[in-house]
Amino acid sequence: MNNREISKILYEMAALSRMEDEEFKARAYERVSQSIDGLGRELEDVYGKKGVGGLLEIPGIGKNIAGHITSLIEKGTFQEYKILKKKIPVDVLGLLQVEGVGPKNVKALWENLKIKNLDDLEIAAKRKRIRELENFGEKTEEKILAGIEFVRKSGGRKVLGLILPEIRKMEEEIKKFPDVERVVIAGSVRRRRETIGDVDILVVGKNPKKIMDQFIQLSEVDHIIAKGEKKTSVALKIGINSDLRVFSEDEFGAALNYFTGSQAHNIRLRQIAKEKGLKLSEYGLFKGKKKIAGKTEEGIYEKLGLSYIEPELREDAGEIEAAQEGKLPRLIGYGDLKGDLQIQTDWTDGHHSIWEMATYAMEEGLEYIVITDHTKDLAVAGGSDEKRLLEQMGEIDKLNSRLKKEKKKFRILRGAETNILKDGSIDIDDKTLAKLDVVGAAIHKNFELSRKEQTERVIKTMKNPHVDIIFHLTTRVIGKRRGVELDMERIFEVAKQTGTVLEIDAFPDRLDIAAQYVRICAERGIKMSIDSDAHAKAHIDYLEHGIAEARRGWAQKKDIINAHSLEKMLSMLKGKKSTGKF
Ligand code: DGT
Ligand code: CA
Ligand code: CA
Ligand code: ZN
Repeated sequence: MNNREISKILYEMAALSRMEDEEFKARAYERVSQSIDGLGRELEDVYGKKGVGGLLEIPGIGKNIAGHITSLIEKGTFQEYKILKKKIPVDVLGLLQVEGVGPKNVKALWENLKIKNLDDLEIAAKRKRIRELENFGEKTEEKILAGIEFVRKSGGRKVLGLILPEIRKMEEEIKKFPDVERVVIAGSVRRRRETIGDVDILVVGKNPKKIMDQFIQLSEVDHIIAKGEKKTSVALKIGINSDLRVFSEDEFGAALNYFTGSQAHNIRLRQIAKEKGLKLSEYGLFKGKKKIAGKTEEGIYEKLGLSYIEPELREDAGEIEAAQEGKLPRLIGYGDLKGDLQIQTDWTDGHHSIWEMATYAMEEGLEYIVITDHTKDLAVAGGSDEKRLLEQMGEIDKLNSRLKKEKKKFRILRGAETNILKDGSIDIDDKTLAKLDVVGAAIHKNFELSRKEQTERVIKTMKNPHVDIIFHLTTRVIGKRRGVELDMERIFEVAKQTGTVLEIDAFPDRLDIAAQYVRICAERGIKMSIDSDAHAKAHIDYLEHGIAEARRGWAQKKDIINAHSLEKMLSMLKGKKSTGKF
């Protein structure tokens, strides 16, 4: 059982515990589930090498949970889980996907209406049975129906960032097949879409039959759908399909171009080829019978009179015209970030200490991070009040002295993820805000306000001279929560006016603001940041998903404040903070 599977069961345990009114237990399961998700090494390996002792060394894993994990690794389940599942035998995680359905509701729905899964829930809602229940009502029923529709629409697709590690692992394994010369994951994965429908693998290799035989035996494969010499399709254990296709070296560029898509982009390219009296297919670019390009993608674009188009832009969203005119932006690169402006620690709901987060960020090549623990209005996360923030600032100052003494260039900045209250004010007093190096503000409550109220709320926050960055502006969660209603035109206007930075939250199922908004910000000179929103060390790796989203939004280095040195970044904030002390 891999970390993802273990993490998922423990997450389910959190929900089951909450149904049993075991709030304390629920929080513990939630925490450990999250930290396993971001661990960076497989628990199975840890256990294999060092036994239970190895598990106990991992922060957040106590004796109890270590026992459960051992049992999960050895038997695929554990006693407490089995008992609860027997008592409440429902698809908890499936039902919780629906906005407006929490653990307590799941229990009530099961006990009163025997609702086990999404289908049951939909039928009951349509028959108006849910409104009859205590604590539900007509409005909730309507919300549940809308929620189900939303889940179904995104159904079957997976959030790319959450499964990319597994896809890459598979890629590495295929690379090791003796007959394989090259492997590229194409399709929506290469275009870095937020969610993907399947995994398209392209291979250059000598012995297709043997490659296919090895492919179907990968441990990630659940079952075979169709096996052939050119193409083999399998269902993966992560709940998504994968196609593997084998090509020869001299046609690989054309194949890569075709199978990277998007379909809309491909159609335009073929049209352009046709207008030039050429023919483009997945085997090459042809003039009559003669192949004039196909070995590389660059060659194909060149022969079509286009500059090279990065995969993230290939959506027929203006990139073809820009490439014809030589006006494509020079996108921010995957190695371009110098800092991370949203990091949670064990001072609130994060799992690692300030120093641990800093050390990890340093190892990853960053030059600075901002510590942004939650503040007091978010009581569930143990948010800091003014006193505790001041205490934390003192701690950060000490750690910076230590860094200086050790002659490290790395710096830790004093920040916070404050809460935007219902009326747009901030839950921390101005005096304390003024002491912070970087102030982030975010919506964590009152999601349901009308578009007008919500917009005015955020605008008031952006006009607050202390607030530098709006974190995850829309609060969407991909496949789960649509996010708040905002008049984005007004938001952009005021962001520009006030110099407020809009964050691209890189957490894989957030990616908020999304690419279509990034593009508008980039066009209008509204500054953005790309932040991991890390709650554990390994989450800092999520930055790449934020960069991908920024690239899909045509963003350049100049648009992203933390693609710059600490000095420069600070000078781009609206308060224009003094940088002398660093
Ligand atoms: P997905 O899998 O839904 O996340 O999205 P894609 O873009 O990976 O789509 P997929 O897997 O169906 O096909 C991979 C690429 O192959 C696609 O981006 C473009 C190309 N392709 C597939 N079918 C067609 C087609 O009928 N016409 C054209 N022009 N290209 C196609
Ligand atoms: Ca695909
Ligand atoms: Ca496909
Ligand atoms: Zn948090």
